Amino acid sequence: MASSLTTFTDEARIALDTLSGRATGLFSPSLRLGVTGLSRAGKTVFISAFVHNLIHGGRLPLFEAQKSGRIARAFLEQQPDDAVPRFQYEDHITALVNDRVWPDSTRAISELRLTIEYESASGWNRMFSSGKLSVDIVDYPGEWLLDLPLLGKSFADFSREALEMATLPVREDLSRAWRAISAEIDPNADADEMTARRLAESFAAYLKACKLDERALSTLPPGRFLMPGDLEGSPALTFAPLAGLGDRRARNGSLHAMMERRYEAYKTHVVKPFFREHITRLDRQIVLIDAMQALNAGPGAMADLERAVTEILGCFRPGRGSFITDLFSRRIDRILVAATKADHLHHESHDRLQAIVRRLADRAVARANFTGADVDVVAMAAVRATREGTVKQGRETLPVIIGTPIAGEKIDGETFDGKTETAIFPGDLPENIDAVFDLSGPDHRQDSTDPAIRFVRFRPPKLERTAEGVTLSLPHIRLDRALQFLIGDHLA
Ligand SMILES: Nc1nc2c(ncn2[C@@H]2O[C@H](COP(=O)(O)OP(=O)(O)OP(=O)(O)O)[C@@H](O)[C@H]2O)c(=O)[nH]1
Ligand SMILES: [Mg+2]
Repeated sequence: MASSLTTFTDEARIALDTLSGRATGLFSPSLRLGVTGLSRAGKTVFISAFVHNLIHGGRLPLFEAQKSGRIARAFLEQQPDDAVPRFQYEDHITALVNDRVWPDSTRAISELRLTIEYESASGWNRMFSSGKLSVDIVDYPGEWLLDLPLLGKSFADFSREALEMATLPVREDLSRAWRAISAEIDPNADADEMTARRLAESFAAYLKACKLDERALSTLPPGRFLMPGDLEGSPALTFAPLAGLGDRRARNGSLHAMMERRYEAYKTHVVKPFFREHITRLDRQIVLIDAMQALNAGPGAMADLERAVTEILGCFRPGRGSFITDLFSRRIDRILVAATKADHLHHESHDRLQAIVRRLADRAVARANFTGADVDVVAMAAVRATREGTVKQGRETLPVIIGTPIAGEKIDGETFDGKTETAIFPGDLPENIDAVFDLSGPDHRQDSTDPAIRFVRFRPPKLERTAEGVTLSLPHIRLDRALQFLIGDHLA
């Protein structure tokens, strides 16, 4: 009874939200664009480059409205949601353009409204459309999205699955400390705050260790344990799975009961509101992935990335009767899976990277049994930090990329100072993309002497200035293709 009641009120709330959404939609058409991806995937850089290129009239030949000169002006406006932090566009641009450093990591949700004034391509549309589109860009951690499956799981299910995952060979050593603490604890003992905290902290430490660079393992829920936002230290985040629960019901006052209640609180107060207030209102979605890091780490990391993308797509799948379907007030009709940071490769490899992402997305779509939205892929660099060139080595001419490696980056024993431009031969992606997914192939996480691609982090590019001293927009690779897919049709 209790659960059907919540569902009912949820639905009523959504129905109201949808109505008011439609009503405001009449006055100024708006499009809500979700930008997500696991941490460090490139969300902040993507949004900054997206907005900067539109405001400053960047070179966007594949973005039709811009190319044909129909965009009169793009500018920032106040965002519609007062309770959501604003995406700090100006700070990020200052970092990128003036300081030539990458923006700081952002650990929560944020929003920005970009309004575009344009002229419709067709006379008919010119008559009836306002010639104005507001794009509400919502940046949120992919980790939070991966919490959705928890809504259908009891605390006992969650505990059992977490322990199963923790004992897999790839995670077994990382989870040892937490499992040791967990094994000593009797779930039926009286609830005790210090025990709860000790368990939650060691569990969170294990989840964080999985994310470290050399492992590059995909994320396990609860997402807020990795990205707490403003909830750090709250009871809803101070729980952990318990071992050996079986089918036993929790005794009142026991640790088991306490953990179960907090787990349910996490679902009610964290997961559900996040989906209701943010995800269900999206029209379009871009999922950024760090394919370069996964490729570098080997097929095991690629498989992990594929699993994360499958789970993320699963969250947008409209299906009958699921909690999420009942909640959706709008329908996401386009999803773009984008591998950013392609500027680490010579352009000869860009198509290969895109083919790899295509394969990954196709498999994820099939595994998630996903229908209902167009899914496209792109290999791009939201901000292009390198130029291309060639270097003669004996008789051979090698394609290289040229950029300023970040201070402290190393390659072949050389450490860079952050000031010197350097030409690097990045290596090629394999022609046969099966090799990238072949789990019997070399795992570079174990064998780190032989990475697939030579990977150094570069500083953001130095921007050209015109004779009048105006800085031009940020250079990119195929950002225009992403824009065309995500918003182009709304500017037709
Ligand atoms: N060369 C290059 N590097 C990029 C690009 N986009 C992102 N990066 C690198 O990836 C890092 C992470 O990018 P962010 O945009 O901060 O990623 P995020 O997804 O917002 O990360 P969190 O806020 O920590 O979740 C940056 O600091 C850059 O080093 C790109 O287009 N080109
Ligand atoms: Mg960010």
